[in-house]
Amino acid sequence: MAGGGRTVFDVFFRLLLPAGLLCLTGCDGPQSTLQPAGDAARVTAALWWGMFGVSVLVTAGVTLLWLYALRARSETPDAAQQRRAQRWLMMGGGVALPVIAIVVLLGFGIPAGHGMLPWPDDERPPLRIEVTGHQWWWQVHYPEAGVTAVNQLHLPVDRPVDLHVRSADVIHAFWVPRLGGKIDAIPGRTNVLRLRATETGTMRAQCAEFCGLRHAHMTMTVQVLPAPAFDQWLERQP
Ligand SMILES: [Cu+2]
Repeated sequence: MAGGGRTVFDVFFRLLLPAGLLCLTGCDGPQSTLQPAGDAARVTAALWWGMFGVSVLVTAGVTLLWLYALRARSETPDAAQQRRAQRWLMMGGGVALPVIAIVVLLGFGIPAGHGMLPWPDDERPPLRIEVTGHQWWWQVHYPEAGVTAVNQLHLPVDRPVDLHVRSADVIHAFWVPRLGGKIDAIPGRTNVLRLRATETGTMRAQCAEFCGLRHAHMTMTVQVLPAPAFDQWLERQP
């Protein structure tokens, strides 16, 4: 056991910990779900942190049980003790744990998903933007202003926006990680995603459904502007 324990700690400190710290450097930037800049993304990030916390607890618990199981024992449990342990593991790990995990996850996940649906909004009608996926570029159309842009999405800050997402060829998926969840762009169908950016700045959108050879390059610059600057930008477009 002493040798096994040392190997486990060696692997952790020499390999897993440095690799984990290296991966953390990728948690920032214009395409990071962990740097939310909108309502929906903030809820999604909170949900992710909650799930991460639970996964850390589960990993720690399983590791402790594993180390406990590795311990050499002088006596073997009798048949009745073995049955009790099996029943406890089946009911606890096989029934109670998954039920609790699913209920908690749905309790947070369903309201988060509802926040991204285009519910009627009495306060101020959302701005309508039509986004069409092509192999391998994005067309962005502002119907009220009659403006069309390519691979550029301009949004006003603090205003709900309804993105009517379509595809001109194959299935794509529209995703601005710093603003909210993904939505599929499906030929012959329009899916609507409601987002509200709460911070100005430049971020990145990425097609999130494999759509052919240049799928990885199907990106878009997203510029969130203060309302007056957004109106000026619209007026400047031909
Ligand atoms: Cu794609």
